Amino acid sequence: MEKLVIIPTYNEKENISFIIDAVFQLNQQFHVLIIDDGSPDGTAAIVKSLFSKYPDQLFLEERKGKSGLGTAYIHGFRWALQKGYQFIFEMDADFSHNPADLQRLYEACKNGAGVAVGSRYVKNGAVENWPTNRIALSKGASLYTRIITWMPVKDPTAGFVCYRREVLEAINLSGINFVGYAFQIEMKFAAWKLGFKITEVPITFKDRKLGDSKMNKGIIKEGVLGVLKLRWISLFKDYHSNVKNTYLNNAVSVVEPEVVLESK
Ligand SMILES: Nc1nc2c(ncn2[C@@H]2O[C@H](COP(=O)(O)OP(=O)(O)O)[C@@H](O)[C@H]2O)c(=O)[nH]1
Ligand SMILES: [Mg+2]
Repeated sequence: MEKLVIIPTYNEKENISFIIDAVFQLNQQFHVLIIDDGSPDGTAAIVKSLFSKYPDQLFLEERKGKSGLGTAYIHGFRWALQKGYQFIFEMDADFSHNPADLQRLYEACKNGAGVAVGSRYVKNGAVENWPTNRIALSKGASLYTRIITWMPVKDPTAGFVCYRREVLEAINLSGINFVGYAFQIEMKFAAWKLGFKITEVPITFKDRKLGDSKMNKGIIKEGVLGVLKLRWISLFKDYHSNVKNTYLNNAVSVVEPEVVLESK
């Protein structure tokens, strides 16, 4: 029970079997957990059809409706802690993140990082084939986050991450507020505030070739307001004690979110 890659999915039938195969072809003893939000396109059925090919290595958690990337990961984190995994990864299903880079994130954590971030905006990091408006949005979000929070992370919205178990145990996962991409910022912010070392590992991020992006205006709005809220709370309230997990309650069973987001 060393390394678990969590992949959230919503309508990823074009990618799902290929991304699962790609992780197992690394032959690095990664396990894979898919968190599917009732994808109407049958993503979960494809995952189930691969169970016999990858027994005791491939797992699926199904939620009823689209409830956001953040709560999908929180669900996965609790599952991973309960099963005893030591290194817990976040990765997209759409090949924007190259599975071959998982090992580099792992090594960064092995070498002392609490959190290893696959980063587009450090030296030797890159973005390929993304439309200019998406690059502008992503870079703008990074700059905005750094100006407001002063967090020393160049790619705060990155979704290709390895967490050491101790980091997820230390964070009160019930206190993580966001459902969309602001979730990525808040997880790093929480880890940083709790004093863990965050290392950025350069990666090349590629736009998806198959399927559709789930980015929408609600996610952007949550990001803009969410970063301000984080800063506000950390200035005037005790964010540290808010986010610190004092009850070791992260491994208990999952409370499902009530909110269901529109798919587009
Ligand atoms: N379970 C779950 N997965 C989601 C949700 N929204 C997005 N995803 C998955 O999160 C990953 C990133 O989403 P994507 O649409 O590629 O976002 P983009 O790369 O920012 O355009 C993909 O694997 C999606 O299938 C959601 O609400 N629930
Ligand atoms: Mg994507």
